Amino acid sequence: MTRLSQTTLDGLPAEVERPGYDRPAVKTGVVHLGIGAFHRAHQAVVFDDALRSGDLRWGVLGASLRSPGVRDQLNPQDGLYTLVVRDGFGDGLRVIGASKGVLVGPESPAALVAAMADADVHIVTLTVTEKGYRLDPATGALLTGDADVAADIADLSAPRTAPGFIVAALRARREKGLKPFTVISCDNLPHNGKRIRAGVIAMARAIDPSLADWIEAEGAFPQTMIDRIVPATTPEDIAGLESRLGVRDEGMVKAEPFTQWVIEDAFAGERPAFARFGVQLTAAVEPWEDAKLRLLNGAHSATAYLGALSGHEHVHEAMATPALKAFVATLWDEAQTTLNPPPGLDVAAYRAELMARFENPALRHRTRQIAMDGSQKLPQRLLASAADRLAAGQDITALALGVAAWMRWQSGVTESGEAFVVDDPLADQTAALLTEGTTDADRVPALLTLRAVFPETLATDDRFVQAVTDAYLSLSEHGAVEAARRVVEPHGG
Ligand code: CS2
Repeated sequence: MTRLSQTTLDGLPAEVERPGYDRPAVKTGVVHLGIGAFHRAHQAVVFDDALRSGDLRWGVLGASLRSPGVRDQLNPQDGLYTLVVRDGFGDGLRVIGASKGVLVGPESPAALVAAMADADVHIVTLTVTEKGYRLDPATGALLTGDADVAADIADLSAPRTAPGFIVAALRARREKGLKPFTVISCDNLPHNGKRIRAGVIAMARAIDPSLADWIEAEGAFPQTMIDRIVPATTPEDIAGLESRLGVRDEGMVKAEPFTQWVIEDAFAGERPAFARFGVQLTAAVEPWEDAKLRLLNGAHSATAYLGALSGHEHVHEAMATPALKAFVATLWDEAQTTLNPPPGLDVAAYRAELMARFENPALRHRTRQIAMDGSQKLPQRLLASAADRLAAGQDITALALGVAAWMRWQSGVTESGEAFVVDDPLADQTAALLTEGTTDADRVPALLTLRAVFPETLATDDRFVQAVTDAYLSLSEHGAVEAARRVVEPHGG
């Protein structure tokens, strides 16, 4: 089949937006680690906007740190791919030209380090998912016991981890007399800039203390809040787009219309005119990050587990079940008391917009996609709100059901008896803990011993333990939908 490429670009249907700039003249100003669908539908679109404005410094060299899949999707297409924006009424099609190709880190580590050390590169962005930073989810400390981290510390000539590639490239830049690039984490980590900075400096210090001192003094790791719902692309999506374009685009991505990027205004060097392209630059990202992680992502995770356990394949289908939709509102009632909303954020309007985004049927956002890696997500999405509410002497009934639903999900069986593989880096540990618990009531305390997820302060707080145990037993007795309804209408049951 004919693929999307520079050659077939001009023959696309008229309604398809094209890059419209001289792509061969574009310089590589950005290296992105973890070039998955979210980057291609979010940050890359902003860099593409900068290129379309005439600033040709901002081409993006992508890097996969795990597998050649995206390289094999994009390189045969000259880096081109289509962003399909689904608003529930129709699809907007835009071909993104910002990609300058994709390297595969494990195949060519030296080439990736050299690219990151190039004088034209001013920014390194990352979407390596929470687990890709090799940081303890509860404390944020670099996992020095991780085999790949230990290998990078022992020998940085062929890095294996995101911190390793960053440290190796910064070392090379220092040797060349260049400034550091600005490292911009685009993952849903709390205090993502501070965390990747701490991890990078910890690794550098274990290798060369003077390098660590230089990074501390000269480096920049701005905090960000990133937001766009980007469901995984399916074979049906690719086939459907092919019928519209007349060529096949293996690298397409689909997303909602909503997009938001808030970046701390702290850079080591050059950057695009971000504000011209809708990016919010601010000194205070945290209020935006907390609101997004605790409202959007907290509800996403709770909905993912309650929905998938009860047979709702997609988020919009779960929201079409009144008890689950009402539960989300109750969860938001709890979580929003822990926020310090940034100036300009109307929380009621934000919640209404979030619900409309969740209800968008065209996204077909799979609950099981969101359920992945829950051990890495729970701390910032549900546990932080629970800890803050308990500290304020407030109840956590809805938050506790979200936590209990994650615990139930670790069983690997849905309410209809369908077995599934729990997709989580700690799945072996949670499975072992579940087998230790002989009854439902035993399993909650067993899982609470998982210090990588549950900090001591929470796991030993009787109010937290009781609330999660009650929720877990309610799930066992009533099922997810009825358990959710009982949270919403405690006296209606
Ligand atoms: C989702 C996020 O898969 C998940 O964990 O909650 O990817 C979510 O879609 C984005 O954070 C929205 O900005």
